[in-house]
Amino acid sequence: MPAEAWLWLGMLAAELWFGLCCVAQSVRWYPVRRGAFSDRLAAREIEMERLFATEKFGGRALYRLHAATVLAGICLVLYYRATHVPEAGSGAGRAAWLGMLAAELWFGFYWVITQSVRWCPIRRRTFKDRLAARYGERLPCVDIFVCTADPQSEPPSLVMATVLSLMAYNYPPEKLNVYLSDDGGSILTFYALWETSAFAKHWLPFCRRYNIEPRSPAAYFAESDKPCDPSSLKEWSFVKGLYEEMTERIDSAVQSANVPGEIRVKHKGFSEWSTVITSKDHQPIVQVLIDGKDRDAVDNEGNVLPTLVYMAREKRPQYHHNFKAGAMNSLVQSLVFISPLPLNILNQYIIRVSSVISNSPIILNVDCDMYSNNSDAIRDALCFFLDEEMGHKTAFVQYPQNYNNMTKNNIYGNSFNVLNEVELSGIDSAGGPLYIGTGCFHRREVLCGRRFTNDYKEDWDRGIKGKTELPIYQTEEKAKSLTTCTYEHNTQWGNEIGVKYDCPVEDVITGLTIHCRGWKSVYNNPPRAAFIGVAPTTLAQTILQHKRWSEGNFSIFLSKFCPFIFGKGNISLQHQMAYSIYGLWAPNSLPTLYYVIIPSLGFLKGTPLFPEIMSPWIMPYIYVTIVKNAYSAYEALLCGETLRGWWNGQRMWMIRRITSYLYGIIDTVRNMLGMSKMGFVVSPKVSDEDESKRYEQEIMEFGTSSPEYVIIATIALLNLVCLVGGLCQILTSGWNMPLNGFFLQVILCGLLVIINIPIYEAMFLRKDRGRIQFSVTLASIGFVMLALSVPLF
Ligand SMILES: *[C@@H]1O[C@H](CO)[C@@H](O)[C@H](O)[C@H]1NC(C)=O
Ligand SMILES: CC(=O)N[C@H]1CO[C@H](CO)[C@@H](O)[C@@H]1O
Repeated sequence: MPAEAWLWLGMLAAELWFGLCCVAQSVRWYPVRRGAFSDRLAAREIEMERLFATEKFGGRALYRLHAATVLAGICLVLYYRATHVPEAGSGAGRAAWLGMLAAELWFGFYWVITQSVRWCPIRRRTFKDRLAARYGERLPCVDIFVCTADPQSEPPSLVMATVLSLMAYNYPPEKLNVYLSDDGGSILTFYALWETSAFAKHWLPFCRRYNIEPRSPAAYFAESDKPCDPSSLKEWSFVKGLYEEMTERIDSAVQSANVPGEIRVKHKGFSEWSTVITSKDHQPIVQVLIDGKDRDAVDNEGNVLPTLVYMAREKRPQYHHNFKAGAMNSLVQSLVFISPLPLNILNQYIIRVSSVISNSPIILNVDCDMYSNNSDAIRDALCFFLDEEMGHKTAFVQYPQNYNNMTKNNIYGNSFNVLNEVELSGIDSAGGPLYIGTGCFHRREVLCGRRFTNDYKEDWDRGIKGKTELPIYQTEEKAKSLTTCTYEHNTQWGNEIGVKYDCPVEDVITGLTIHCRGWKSVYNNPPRAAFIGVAPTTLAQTILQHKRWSEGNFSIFLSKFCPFIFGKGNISLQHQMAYSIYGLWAPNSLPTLYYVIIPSLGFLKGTPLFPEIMSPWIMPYIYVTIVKNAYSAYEALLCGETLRGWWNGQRMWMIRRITSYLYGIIDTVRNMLGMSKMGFVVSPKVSDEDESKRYEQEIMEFGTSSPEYVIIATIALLNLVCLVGGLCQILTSGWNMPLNGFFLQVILCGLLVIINIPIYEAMFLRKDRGRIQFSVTLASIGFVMLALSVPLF
């Protein structure tokens, strides 16, 4: 390359830097103006005595300006691609070029879709003091649903900590009803809940007296080894002792898979398991462990306790197929190992059972591993439902998913900071966030299929009047009759009513149909997380979780519920686009795969696929790449990630696209063609000590020899070979080969090599058990040789 070119490059870099500096200037300049505006907005709302305030994110004008320039850049890139297609005679170079055009068209289109959530994100703030002033304790009843599926993969002691944190909400206990739905129908879970009902009599008054947070005993006692209030030490130690003993009893019962006979006689509910039953074949079981109506059900200070109900819906092998699509059932079985989220998150059975027992107008649904970190979350949510102006339009209030076991630099990109802080806030302004299956307050009427009408008036007293109608025994019997296998035959349950069946992400599709019936939803992301769960801690779990999400969302997109078709006329275009961001996750895999393979191969084989360095057309490429990535880094930093975390996120972004999303797209297509379900082998997840240690040190975990690792290793190796091979060719040819035409290909290939460094380490350097297995390395070498030998160009 001539010296002139290097000088030119240097100038380019310097000028880019100056350009960026200008952007920084304008950022400093802007917030001054927006501060004044949001004050005015808040002041106006305070005047109106709303129960919540809505604030727009600042800096939107600047954002839109930036988006407009990026859009112009994308258009120039596409124009260049379309007008510079190589001559027909030039062989495969032409096909590769057209492929690049297709990939860039897709990326451009997808980028436009993602703008829908960044256009005007909003933030909500609640005023609980106004709620208290206006309503006092005249608050609606709330039903809380917790779903668990399997005592082996979801340890009952963990589930019970969640249940206790929910029972201990700062809310009138006579208005709280907690339901545990056990899809495993296991006596171990019932036993654990029975123990919990006794421990709650000590735990709830303790929480109230010292106003402790968080109210999950597991999280609370893990936080420190002494109470913050020294005067409570005696009681603290007593309660801690009780809790530890209880956990020990539960854990040992689970370990021996048996509940001792002397305990079984202590509650009539154990008799349900007197005959041999299995998790797939048992009668309906409904047991009210604490009856809030019962004057004797009080804690050790004489206060009423929340109602606590155990239920397991009937399961019979012969109803396997028609009642909850057989495919989904088997999916539940297999995925439960990996994902902390059970699939059948909010099943209709609980809705029906709770309607005969408590029938509260508000339903909160949480995953069994998501404890409450904020005892005021119910009051927060009610600020939205009871608001005079917006309340009657609000179908559900969604909280974000937060995790307590994230590492500092977010090695598997699981913290969802950007999704929680920006994307969901953006969807909120477009009509309301998606229902994401956990941490969500619903209006019962809406879940039961009601359409939005302007004159709709909620009966907030319902559930209170209904009490003390039937004796508890009869209530249980009636509830059981609602959970039989055949109850749903010839009804609209799972279709028009309740949570939809036949979809791996039934929560998203349920939320979409609610929005299409005219309702709005609200996203509430308070500074102190309301619900905290456990994130996947290995690469395999992460890949599998994203496979399920991308597959589910993509199959919604291809079904009659496609946001652009089903939502047309019912929800705004912006809202349709926002839903499509997730619906179109899976198709991203193909252009990404193309982009990480073909340009690198082209470099090795001497096929230029980007404009020459001296060509003015290189500018839009460089501009779009730099600005887009700089913005995404800035966004991540703003949402509380580290720079390293952002970089790791980019790696995971690529890995997810070339594995999870690819699998997602393949499985969706196979399902649509009616071919047999792909056997996605799930490695049973027993997180051993070694693994946890590596997770804490942020070392990627491979270990097994799954096909997805072969894909990852092959792509990494291929780029390394192409980079080294291509550069060698240039050196040995004495710079005769014009690097000019390959500048961007070298950069792209080089970036891919840099981002894959942990993969090379795992293949060649590491010695621990989490390294990439030799068989995977071998297979990837084979695939690389195959790719190099195919005469593509
Ligand atoms: C959970 O609540 C505690 C207070 O009990 C708070 O310090 C912590 O920041 C919260 N966790 C998150 C993730 O917000
Ligand atoms: C880093 C960290 O906090 N890891 C924890 C994640 O959650 C699992 C399960 O609760 C713990 O075992 C880890 O220690």
